[in-house]
Amino acid sequence: MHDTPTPPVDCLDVLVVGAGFSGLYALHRLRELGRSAHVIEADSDVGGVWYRNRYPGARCDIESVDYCYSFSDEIVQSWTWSERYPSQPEILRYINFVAERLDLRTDITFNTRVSSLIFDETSHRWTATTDQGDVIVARSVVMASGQLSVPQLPDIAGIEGFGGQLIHTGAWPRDGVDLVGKRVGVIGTGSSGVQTIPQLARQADQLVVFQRTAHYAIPARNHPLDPAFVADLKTRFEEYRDVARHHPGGTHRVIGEDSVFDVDPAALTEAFQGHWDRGGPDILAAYRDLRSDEKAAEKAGAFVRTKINEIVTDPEVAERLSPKGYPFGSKRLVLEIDYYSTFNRDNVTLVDVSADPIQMVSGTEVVTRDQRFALDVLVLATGFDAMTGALFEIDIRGVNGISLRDAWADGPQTFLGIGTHGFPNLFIVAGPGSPSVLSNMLVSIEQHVEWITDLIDYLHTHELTRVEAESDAQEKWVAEVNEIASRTLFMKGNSWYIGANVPGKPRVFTLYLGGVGHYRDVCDRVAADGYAGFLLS
Ligand code: FAD
Ligand code: N01
Repeated sequence: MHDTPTPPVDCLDVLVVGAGFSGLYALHRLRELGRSAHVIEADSDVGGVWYRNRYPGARCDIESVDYCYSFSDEIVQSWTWSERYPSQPEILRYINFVAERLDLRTDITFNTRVSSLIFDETSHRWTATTDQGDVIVARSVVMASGQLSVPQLPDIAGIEGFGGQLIHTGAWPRDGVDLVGKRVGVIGTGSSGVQTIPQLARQADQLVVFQRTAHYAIPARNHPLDPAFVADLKTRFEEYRDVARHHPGGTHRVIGEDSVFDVDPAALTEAFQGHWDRGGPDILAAYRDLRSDEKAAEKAGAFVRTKINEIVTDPEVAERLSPKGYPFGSKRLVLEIDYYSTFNRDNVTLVDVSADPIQMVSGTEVVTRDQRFALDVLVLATGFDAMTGALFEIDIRGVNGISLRDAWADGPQTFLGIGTHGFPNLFIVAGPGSPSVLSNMLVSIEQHVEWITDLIDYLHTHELTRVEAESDAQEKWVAEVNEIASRTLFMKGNSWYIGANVPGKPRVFTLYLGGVGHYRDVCDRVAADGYAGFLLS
């Protein structure tokens, strides 16, 4: 029994899986195009990432005025962001505001997980089943199931039997967690860990941080937004957003054309210092070779290590916090607020588990080779089964009953990141093979939703029943994605970008790095050519 709208029994034009930023906009756009659409959402409300990642300190690292929808001027004009980098509660309020304004919940079934999706070759329709026993038939399916929506537990013996409270940052309890007076441990020092560690240290009695790899972090310099700045931006928002739509990263970041080696050392340090003082991730784009030349990247890496040494008072702790062994920028650059200075607190201990590995969790203890730590709460900031996790959790079967898991056994195969051969009328929002999480996601999500829903509308208006990525186009696209990635340093960082965090996952880089603006042009050309590269029938 559903306590939220029940899925329709008649064949839908479109089934949408997921009610985060992607699924909500897909529903709105499909309604506007006059298509029948319904959303199935596993959580009990809208928000996706921002519904689940309620850990203290959770925050966006794209500026709020960029990390928002642009499709409705009414929404743009009636929402006012308060901070440079919005916090999770503010983003979730925004998503709720949009859902209410557009009356979206009436077509969303919550607390329901799509468990299988089977394509019928005679009717050219998809049949979805859910964990609540629903059977839903649809002509097309939009997978808005997320890129970072499946938490990854670390492969540590005994962890699931931890005797205290075990919490993943990506599934933080809705009612919060009382950490006052508690002994808290955190495993993981990526974006989630770096954001939450300073907050946990303020609340907990003792905080033990288990770090395997030190990540590069630079200050966010978050601040309240000047109301005059926001008001001015609203008067020219469309023009402002249009710049982002054609920008390589979907933002307004200035992209340097010089090489690091063109600049004399004092000027380089001054430039890096400017980025450090202003905060934000723009340092990554400051020079053209920072993301492609290891020696160039090392200049920025060395600068950050100097800053860590200036902030952290204990030289041994500073050394442990100093990233090494992989190029600056090849793992996600993290924005920090009080991260390094937190390690100057008396109640914080840093354990380098690359030198003293975690061997097991036993009762309420985390046991490393040399030490034992008794804890009341263990926070796992250990990331996600990214990009394919949510897709593979569903038994998706296309033409001839082939499963998506088998079709993608060596890594995701897509054309434009949107469609995949053998799976007609199935569209993925911000999935592998598109700029996705290496761009401002709101720009990329809007572009995908608009492109996909236009294609769905095209099918209906041209009385077509089926669209499928052609295998040749797909092969060329995958080769292009790989070729562009091979010119960067991403393969040199052991990160989730290349699947390194999930045992057995193929090590392939799955994001399109040709730039958001260029990618949009490619997609527009494909559409203008009658969806060349897709077989329509
Ligand atoms: P999601 O928000 O992941 O929503 C997917 C939804 O699908 C979820 O609600 C999930 O429950 C549902 N779902 C999945 N499988 C099923 C199923 N089988 N049945 C039913 N429902 C299902 N991006 C940026 O650009 N800038 C940032 O600063 C940024 N910060 C981030 C911070 C965190 C902590 C995380 C985890 C991600 C961040 N991202 C950021 C990336 C983020 O994933 C996107 O920005 C965006 O929120 C994705 O929206 P989405 O709707 O595509 O996916
Ligand atoms: O996850 P991660 P995340 N023993 O995979 C460690 C977005 N995001 O949740 O580096 C010990 O980056 C692991 O160590 P190592 C953003 O796209 C954005 O932090 O593999 N440690 C690493 O330190 C981001 O990239 C924001 O050696 C173990 C950590 O866990 C993505 O989400 C905020 C371990 C995982 O880091 C994921 O970020 C939050 C083990 N067995 C998230 N297993 C913003 O700021 C794993 N680790 C916008």
